[in-house]
Amino acid sequence: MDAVIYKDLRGFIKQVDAIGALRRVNGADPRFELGGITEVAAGTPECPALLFDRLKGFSPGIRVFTNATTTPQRAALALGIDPSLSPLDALKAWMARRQTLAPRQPVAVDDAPFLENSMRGREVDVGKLPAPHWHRKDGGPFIGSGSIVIMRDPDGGWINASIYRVQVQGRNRVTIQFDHPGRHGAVIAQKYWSRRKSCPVAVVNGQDPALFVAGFEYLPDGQSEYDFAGAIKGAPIEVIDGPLSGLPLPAQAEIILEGELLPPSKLTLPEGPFGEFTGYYGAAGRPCPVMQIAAVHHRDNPILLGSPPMKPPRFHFGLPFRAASIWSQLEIAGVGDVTGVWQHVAQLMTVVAVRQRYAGHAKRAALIAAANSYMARLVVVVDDDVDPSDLADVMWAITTRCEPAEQIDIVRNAWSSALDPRISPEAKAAGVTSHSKAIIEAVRPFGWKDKYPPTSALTADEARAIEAKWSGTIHARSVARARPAPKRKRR
Ligand SMILES: Cc1cc2nc3c(=O)[nH]c(=O)nc-3n(C[C@H](O)[C@H](O)[C@H](O)COP(=O)(O)O)c2cc1C
Ligand SMILES: [Mn+2]
Repeated sequence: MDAVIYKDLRGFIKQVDAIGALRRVNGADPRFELGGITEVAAGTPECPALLFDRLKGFSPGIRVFTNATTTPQRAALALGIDPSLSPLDALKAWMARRQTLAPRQPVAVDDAPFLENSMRGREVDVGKLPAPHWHRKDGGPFIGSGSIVIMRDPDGGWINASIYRVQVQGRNRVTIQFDHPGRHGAVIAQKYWSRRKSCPVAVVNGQDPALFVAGFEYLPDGQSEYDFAGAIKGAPIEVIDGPLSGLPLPAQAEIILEGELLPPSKLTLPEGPFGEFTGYYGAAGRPCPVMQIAAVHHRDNPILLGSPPMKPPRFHFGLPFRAASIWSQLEIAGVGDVTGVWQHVAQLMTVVAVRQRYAGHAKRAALIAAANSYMARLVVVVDDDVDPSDLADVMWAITTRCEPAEQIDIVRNAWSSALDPRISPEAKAAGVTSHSKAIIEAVRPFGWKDKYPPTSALTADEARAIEAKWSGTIHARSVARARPAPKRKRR
């Protein structure tokens, strides 16, 4: 297994710096500017990670880290996968490893750097920490965009630790937003509320990247994201009991809020709107459960991990982890010869590559992928000579192998969500959260695939061999132009 060598977020930032992918930004305003810089940087081909310091209104040393895992290379680094692999090879390595990961329980430690600074009771003021106002029409500042919400199931005792957004609602209040009542956080909170109790909760901002990846996984009921994160790292997550909540808190985290999620019968507050991962606003402000904060802890010179949703193709993870799940599901269903699965447009389009063995093989793969593609209107299946991670390659296949009158199917009433911008206001008001999906078979028709005109392009292996032999010649000129000639020192 590949090794993960970071211990915490700081260790990961050092690794990102070591591969030349970190930019330091001083003097940004957390109100709109920090989010704007993050969005512009994420739209460049290099998509650097950003460490903001000397934020307007805050002491130097209080930092915000964004675009953490937004490239394939940094997503691989977070998983401990060789960052020099091609994106598709890195996703394949993750898909294979994910299938065999053995959950690893956290270990208790007796000290934690986040206890270096604490505000309790009446001293609590979340305003002392930066909560960026990410996009112009957002309903307010969000301290949690990539934060982990910790809760304990009152029946099974297991710990859920996944990502839900957290909006600042005053000095000692935040709201925690569940997209739907099936989220583990929502299910657990409901159990406390139906017993007329508040739900103990902690919000972790600035955590181990393995926990960030685990917090996005759909894990079964009863399985803790802590155990999954430990499995990713190959080392258990270190936890310490929260002084107020008693919840096991990740000891290496940067910033933690402890408190209670109040029963909605007692209090709700308007939450959002918030720019969503589709690149649109999903809904106007809505009533949302409120966390009453009892304590705020943070490390010296804390680093908040920010992961705002942005207009696609920008996305939180540079490797499409949900495509890895679909790839596994195809294998489990017995669909052989799948050579790759990828998602583009921030998960809104799924592409499957297959080496066709029989009539219907491509459609079989596409239907399974379509069934498991959340919110994706487009599902494309390509032949194995096409790289599903390369959108230009996929479009070439669509325009040269798909006869629309024969090779596009529409599946109706399929899986989407209330965030879908193309569901009409009337349908949304009636509770509709489904849409239709187009399945595009951009493959050589199976019946005459051997008579299909051969392509003129090099095979991937041929291209690699050329690259290995001639890369110096091919790339040298542009590199020489990009760098000014070194000045000679006069003696
Ligand atoms: C950066 C980021 C932000 C997210 N924000 C939310 C959110 O505000 N509400 C929500 O319900 N899910 C959100 N999600 C998705 C959930 O974290 C994800 O579906 C997770 O699997 C839910 O965990 P659970 O099964 O324990 O409920 C977000 C995911 C990411 C990566
Ligand atoms: Mn969960």
